[in-house]
Amino acid sequence: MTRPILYSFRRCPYAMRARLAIAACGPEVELREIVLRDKAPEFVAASPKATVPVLVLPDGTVIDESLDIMIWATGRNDPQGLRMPDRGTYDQMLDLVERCEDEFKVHLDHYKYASRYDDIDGTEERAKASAFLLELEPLLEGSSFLFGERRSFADVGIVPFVRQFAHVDLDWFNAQDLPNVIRWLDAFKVSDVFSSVMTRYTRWNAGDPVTVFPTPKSAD
Ligand SMILES: N[C@@H](CCC(=O)N[C@@H](CS)C(=O)NCC(=O)O)C(=O)O
Repeated sequence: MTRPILYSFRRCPYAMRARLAIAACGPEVELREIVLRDKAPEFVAASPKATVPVLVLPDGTVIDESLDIMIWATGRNDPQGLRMPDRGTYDQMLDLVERCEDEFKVHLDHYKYASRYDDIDGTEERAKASAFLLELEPLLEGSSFLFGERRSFADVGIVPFVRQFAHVDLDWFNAQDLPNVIRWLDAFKVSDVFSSVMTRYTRWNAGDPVTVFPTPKSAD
């Protein structure tokens, strides 16, 4: 059986959301763990922009944007109804996920890596990123997930970035007046879903035995 190949990096939030979507919807892929400072040449050849995640389909099609991988995976099979939330629509979720990347993630990177820039004030950037979280707060009022009581496309697309933001300074984050966002993130961090996509793999090298993702369940 030929499986798609997923080039991934465990700690990357973009790769995390691709793995979350594939874990929920399939298909089984061959996971190849990339080390960003020493990228496998096969990975760079597949997608010269060389950002993880990259999915290579058996017919040679390359999908090298995490959102497109989520759209592809949920579009071919969606057994958990990630695209069909209890509340709201797929288009509303897509819009929020896109804004997370275009707005929140930009400020998050400026906050996290402020020392790399001369003209960036990390505290200001943290406040700008927090404005997005203030928008999530009422969505989570009285509900476990962003669009209702079930995990949806929006949760998958956004929560890895909120985790990255929180972990820049967890004490500061947990002291913010964002009780619903904090509860939602904490629940994600202790979930089986999260641990199932955070397995540690060694760097992939051509010729290594195939690593199947999601990890097949043992027969016992
Ligand atoms: N828009 C891309 C962004 C992916 C991205 O920037 N991934 C980072 C790792 S978190 C990366 O691969 N950076 C390349 C590098 O550090 O060389 C996507 O959604 O897939």
